Amino acid sequence: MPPRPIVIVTRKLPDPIETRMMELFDARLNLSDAPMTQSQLVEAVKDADVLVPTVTDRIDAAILSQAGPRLKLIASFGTGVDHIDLKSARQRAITVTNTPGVLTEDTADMTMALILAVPRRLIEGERLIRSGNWSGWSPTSMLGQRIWGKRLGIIGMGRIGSAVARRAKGFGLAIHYHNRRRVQSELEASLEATYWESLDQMLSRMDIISVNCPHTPATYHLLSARRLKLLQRHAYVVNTSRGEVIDENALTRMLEKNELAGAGLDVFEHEPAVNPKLLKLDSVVLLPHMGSATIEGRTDMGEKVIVNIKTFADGHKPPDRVLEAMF
Ligand code: 8YV
Repeated sequence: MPPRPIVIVTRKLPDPIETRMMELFDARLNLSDAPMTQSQLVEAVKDADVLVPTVTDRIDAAILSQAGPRLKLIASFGTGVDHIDLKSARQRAITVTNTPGVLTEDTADMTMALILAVPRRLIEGERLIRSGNWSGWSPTSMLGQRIWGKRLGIIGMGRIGSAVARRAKGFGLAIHYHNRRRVQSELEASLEATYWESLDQMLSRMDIISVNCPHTPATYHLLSARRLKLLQRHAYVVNTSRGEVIDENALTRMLEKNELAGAGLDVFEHEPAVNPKLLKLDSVVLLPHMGSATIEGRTDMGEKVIVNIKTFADGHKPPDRVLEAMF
């Protein structure tokens, strides 16, 4: 790879990151921030030494089949890599990196915010004030569900899941989790967490479910129609991971029929489309995929991207290499 590689960045990144990229690389920026079309992505993979995509770019087998011989690194801006066909990348000897760790606390904060907002009807209350229809305090108006003492079932006890658990413990929630592997006993002990090998068994006993696992072929529709039916009627579902982990139509149907108490969703199955039936429900809080949207987080993510590119361009293994086996 040349010392000043051609780096094509698909979306507008924070200014300091773009400035540094211009200094270090032959960077081609997207000043308008318009998402690239599939044909623009094809042009990009033909010309670039390094592609810097985000969650909004689908880097699938068809795109990668058109990659030019120069393309050696996909340095994704984000932690999830479900938008990249890792197998095709490996077959073409293209290294893939991501930005783990730096958005953990921000995403956990947003998860906790939803865990609080849905049962305590935060957004509904705010809407009531803005509607001008609030007629004053009453002993029985805007009653929600208490958080303290409830059971939280975390699906995916990785970095973000553990950071959610730490926060939730402080709010008096009992921590339960399902994960591919049981976590270290010290972590389990510090969180006073209960491990459920069987997701089905955990689901039927929880008051709140938080989805914190990545989207992979194995977790697609992990919360299927069948599994959602295992939840108790008074349960809430919060998702700050990926929409694809939940069967969104099945979830919506259950919420419409009050078979679930509510949901807090920061991610959707077909972003940016949102099931229009969800928009009509008071029992849901809907956010536009903003879990990691802090200035600090996005800057840290950009810095990670730069380190990954620079290390690779200098002939070393970049720190955040993504291996297929990890997902
Ligand atoms: C990012 C995310 O903002 O990193 C992730 O996996 O879901 C988001 O928080 C987005 O992916 C950036 O590409």
